[in-house]
This record gives sequence, C-alpha cells and structure tokens, in this order.
Amino acid sequence: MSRFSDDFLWGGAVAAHQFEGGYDQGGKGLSVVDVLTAGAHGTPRRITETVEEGEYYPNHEAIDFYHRYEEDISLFAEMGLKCFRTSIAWSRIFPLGDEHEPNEEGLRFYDDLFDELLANGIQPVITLSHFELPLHLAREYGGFRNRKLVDFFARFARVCFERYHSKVRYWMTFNEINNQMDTRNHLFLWTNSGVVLTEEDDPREVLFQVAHHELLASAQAVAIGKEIDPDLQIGAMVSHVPVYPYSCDPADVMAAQIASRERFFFADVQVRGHYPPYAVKEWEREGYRVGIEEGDEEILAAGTVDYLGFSYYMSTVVKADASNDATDSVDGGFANSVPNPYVKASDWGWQIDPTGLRFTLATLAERYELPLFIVENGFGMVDEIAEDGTISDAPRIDYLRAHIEAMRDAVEYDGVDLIGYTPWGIIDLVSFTTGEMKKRYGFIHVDRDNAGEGTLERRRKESFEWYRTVIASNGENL
Ligand code: BGP
Repeated sequence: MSRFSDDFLWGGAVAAHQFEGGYDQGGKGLSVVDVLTAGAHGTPRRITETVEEGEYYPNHEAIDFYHRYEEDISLFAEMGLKCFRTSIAWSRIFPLGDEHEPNEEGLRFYDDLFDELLANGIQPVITLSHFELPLHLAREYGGFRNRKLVDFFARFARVCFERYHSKVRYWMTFNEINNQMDTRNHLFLWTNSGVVLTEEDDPREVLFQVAHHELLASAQAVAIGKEIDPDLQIGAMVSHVPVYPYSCDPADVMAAQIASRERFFFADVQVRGHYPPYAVKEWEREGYRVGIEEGDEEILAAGTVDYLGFSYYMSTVVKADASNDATDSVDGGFANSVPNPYVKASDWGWQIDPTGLRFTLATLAERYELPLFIVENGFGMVDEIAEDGTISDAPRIDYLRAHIEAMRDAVEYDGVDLIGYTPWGIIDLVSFTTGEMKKRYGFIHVDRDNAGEGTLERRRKESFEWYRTVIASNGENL
C-alpha cells in the first residue's frame, strides 16, 4: 500500500530556455535569457545588449530538444513518467511580446510537443513564464516596471489557455517569482522582470513595483484561465528555501522570521489575494511608490491560485549578527546567511537537507491549506562516464531517495496534500545560475560540455532505472 495517492504525478521538470535550443527557429524572438553569456561557479553570467558576434550563449542550442523531442519523450515514457513539466517560451508565441496576433509556428511547436507527450501517456505541466520574457519588452518597455506588461502577459496567457486547455490541466504563471527578492543577484530581476537596476534606483522599491505588476498579471491570468476552462488547475510557483535561526538566541529567531518573509511574500499574495501587513508597513515606512491603482486589490483577490508549486533544493541559516562569519561559503540567499554545521553542501555550495523538505511541506501546508506540488528538486553534480560507457550517479540517487522519504513522511504524518513530484533536470540541461552543462541534474546524460562541444548523444544514467522502479512502485521501492 503506497503512501502516495494512486494518481500521484511522478514526473520530471525542465524549462524551455534551458533545453529546447532553436533560439531563433520557427519565428521565435529573442528572450532575456538569449543574451546571457556563460558563467561558472563564482563567476556571474553577463547580460549583453543583444546577441554579440563571437560570444558564446549556452541557451541558444542548449540540448536541441526542439529538433529531438520525439526521441527524448520516448526515453521519458520508458522511465514511466506520468507528467512532464516544461515552459512555453513566451517569445515563440509573441516574438516581440507586444504584438496583437501570435506566431502560429510557435503555437504549432507546442501543439506537436503536447500531442507527443499525451500519445506516450505523459501529462504536460506548463509554466507560462520561466525566465523567458521577450527581450523587446525588457529593452523597449523597461520590463515589468511598465504596467503595460500586465496586459501583454494576460494576452499571452489567454492565447495559451484557449489553444491548449484540452491538452494541459496543470499550469503555473511565473517560475520562482520570488527569487528576485534577493536583489543582490542581477540575474533574478533580469530574468523574472526584464529589469537592470541603475545607480538611482532603490532596489526594494523597484522590486515591489515589478512585483505588483507581476502579481496583477498572475491574478488576471488565473481569472482568464478559469473563465476559459473551470477545470484548469492554475498554480503559483516559488523557490522555497527554509530559513533556520542559527541558534535559540531570540535575536537569531527573529532574524529568521524576518528573512522568511522574503520566501513567503509572493505566495502570500497569490494564495491569499492581498498584501501582507509586514510588506505594506515596509512600503509606508520607507516611502516606496508601488503604483497600486483603483481596482488592483479586487483583481488580486479574484485571481488566487488553485495550488502552490515550489522548488526545493536546500535550506539556509541566518544569524542576527553574521559580521564575523564566512557568509559567502554557502549559497544562502541573504547577507547574514551562515553555514549550517549539521548538513553537507554540494560542490556548488547548496546545503543538502532532506528534512528541510518535510519541514517545507508542513510549513506551506499549514500556512496556505492548499494542495502542494514539488515541481523542482534535484542534485547538480559532475557526472563521469566510465570506461564501459556506464554512468554511475549514486550521490544523485542518494539525494533523491532521502528527499522522497521526506515527502512520504510529510504525506503520512503531516497531512500534506501533495499533487506530484517532478525532479529538476530529468535530462541534462543548461544550468540557470551559471550557464554550465557540467552541473548536471539528469537521469539522462547529454554529450555536451560547457563550451558547447559534444555530439548531443543521450545516454541513460544509473538513476534512469532507479527512478523507473520508484515510479512503478508509486514511491515504495527507493
Ligand atoms: C531554479 C530554476 C531552474 C533551475 C534550478 C537549478 O532556480 O527554476 O530553472 O535552473 O534553479 O538551478 P541551476 O540550474 O542554477 O543549478
């Protein structure tokens, strides 16, 4: 008897820009990620004005799923996936973003993709905006600083819902809409909102302005989707990294409470339909102009989501006074993040904490009382191909096994209503934060390196067969 429901959605997750390639095919326009150069661990990716001659852009060809999707989907079917999470690249549908009519070639590509998935018994789970804002909307309109983007996104959402509502039941509006709360990392505001801060900007004021427009856009999209097809399940999607206090010192506990608001803010609005008092207080105290117009609050209240999707990779720790700590030794997301002495970190400084996933599931279930969907979880590591051509990725299997065990406990003991689990990077793809291929997540290896060299050959890793048995046993045989 499985702890998971019979209709539990075991799947895998990717994002258009990180694996499709075909960045200029089928009428697609440039997106904000198409001008991101490759970086590396500790070396930020650069945002170029447009596509520069001679520069290497890892997302341009990625792993060429655009031309290979039938082959890849047959591998997904062999694993027994029940669902497959990806995104619709906004600039395939509206190349510039402000057109009135969509690009039929782009629509056709996703029709063919969804048909191939459904023919293989795999449900598409779709993110509308996964860091793929049309570049033109960033350059000409200033991204989501500009309220016009609310209507451009609503138009994009309407076209997608009308075209695909009979093929896609589960949707999310914006991927990791909350990672931009960390305004120290230029990548997040750029890929979420098409914004680059200037010297004159107050980062938090800009953040809350773009947030208001994106939250309006998300709420409008939910209302439009439910009007087109009431059976659609439209979710929010946030990055959840639980914040632990470094000690029982009340100052550390309060520091964790305040830092946690950076994780909860967007979901608070998308689930509850109004701004939390801690945010409104900050705007008043700091004098932020957030541009809330007549009727906006009604839109937010009418556009709340059906479920909460989230990514989980790691946990973090904050200290009230971290001035004497090595805060840059881990990727913690806060200026006062410090290493957790009770857990190990990956090669990229992400702290491995399966119990943190159970803690997250219980926390989100109790805060929002909505179904939850783990739409990203995975372990980025360097994979080696052995002499005999096999790829043993035991550390990845160990990581995933421990996190599935934590999921099972959350369902069995904490009463969490869990829709499904789509591990991130089911097939190797381009890392978002570094643009690398060597930070591999896949159960399927792709022969491509950080310089874009390789045959693009697909090869099953040890985790491929392991995950197949996990799905076949509905999460019992780990
Ligand atoms: C999340 C994104 C994904 C994916 C993941 C792994 O932020 O939603 O797009 O990239 O992180 O991060 P990375 O690729 O940087 O290892």
